Amino acid sequence: MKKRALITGITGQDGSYLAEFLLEQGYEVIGMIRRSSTVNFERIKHIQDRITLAPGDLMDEVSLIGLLREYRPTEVYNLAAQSFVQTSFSQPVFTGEVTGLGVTRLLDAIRIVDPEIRFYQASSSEMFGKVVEVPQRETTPFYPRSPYGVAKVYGHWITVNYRESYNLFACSGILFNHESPRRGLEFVTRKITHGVAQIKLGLANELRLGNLEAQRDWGYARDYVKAMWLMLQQDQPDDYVIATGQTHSVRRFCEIAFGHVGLDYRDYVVQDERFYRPAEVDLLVGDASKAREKLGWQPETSFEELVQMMVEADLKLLKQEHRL
Ligand code: NAP
Ligand code: G4F
Repeated sequence: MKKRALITGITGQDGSYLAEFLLEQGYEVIGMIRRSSTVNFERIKHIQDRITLAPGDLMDEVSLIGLLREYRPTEVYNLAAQSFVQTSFSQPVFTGEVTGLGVTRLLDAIRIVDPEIRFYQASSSEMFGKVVEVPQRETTPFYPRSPYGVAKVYGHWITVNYRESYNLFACSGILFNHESPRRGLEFVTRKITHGVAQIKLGLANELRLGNLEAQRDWGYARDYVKAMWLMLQQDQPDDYVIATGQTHSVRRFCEIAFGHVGLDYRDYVVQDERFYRPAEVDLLVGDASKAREKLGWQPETSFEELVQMMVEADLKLLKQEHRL
């Protein structure tokens, strides 16, 4: 029988890659979308005729119960969230509602409709925050540094709790930063590659950023969605760190991205107080040994390849948009 997966957050970066991957595996894919006044299917328009889009919202439990009753998925991937750390400082309660409590609403809906459903929760390396161990692994204690990180810690533990309390097949993937040409423009990697392309094409003359010394373990989103699926194919539910094991500063990202088009970032990057955070996560680097050993997962794209791919994609995009 054809497997059926429900993806929340299908219009987001990861949702679009996961939908593609599951279609390749022969799944029937249902994507939950929330109501908006304008269509935002940019990332999924190329697969729209092969997936089913159904309305629902993590803020509304009845909508979740209705979706599960109507489509009876065998796997649910919860990728929906208010996912931007900076916004979580200005909208902490909203972030807690969606990114934190939203997980409980979905888990309860599963418990009510069909406790046999396999569940994936999109947990985050942001939970490690002010890190107490380097590199970070599944056993590293959490020390979140933003309302987003706090909400993700709640989402993580409620997933563990429902697994232990109700015997749900619920997994939490602790994913380190992963990027792609489909990354939202507000996140630093895409902001840089889009900015580089604008400058190279004469559409801008500076790029305003915040803290250049922050270090992140950046991987490629397409590689990471496979790990989500692998977690739900195991005999037992568990939690896994997904990371490359390498870390780089925002400054280094700039150096490579500008360097790729023959520019020196020091001539264009301006540091701007507006992009600093009330509390920063200085260093993230993950140890994905457990995923490598138990899931057979490993990243396939290098940091340099990722940066160059994103710069090239933004150059292409802007040339089309501006008919250059
Ligand atoms: P993203 O591009 O920001 O996508 C977020 C998705 O959530 C969008 O489809 C959005 O819908 C949807 N959404 C937001 N609020 C919702 C609500 N109330 N009800 C239903 N849907 C809602 O995020 P991403 O980068 O793909 O990340 C996917 C997940 O992984 C998120 O949970 C994120 O926190 C987590 N994560 C990401 C990373 C990373 O580096 N990318 C690392 C660790 C964990 P709209 O399009 O309508 O806004
Ligand atoms: O790209 P960022 O906004 O990503 P951040 O905060 O690491 O969060 C992302 O990764 C998490 C996994 O660890 C996810 F859970 C989360 O959903 C999201 O996908 O910022 C990265 C770093 C930060 O240290 C920030 O202070 O870049 C620094 N930065 C410097 N200048 C900037 C800027 N970040 C942004 N967004 N914009 C800047 O101008």
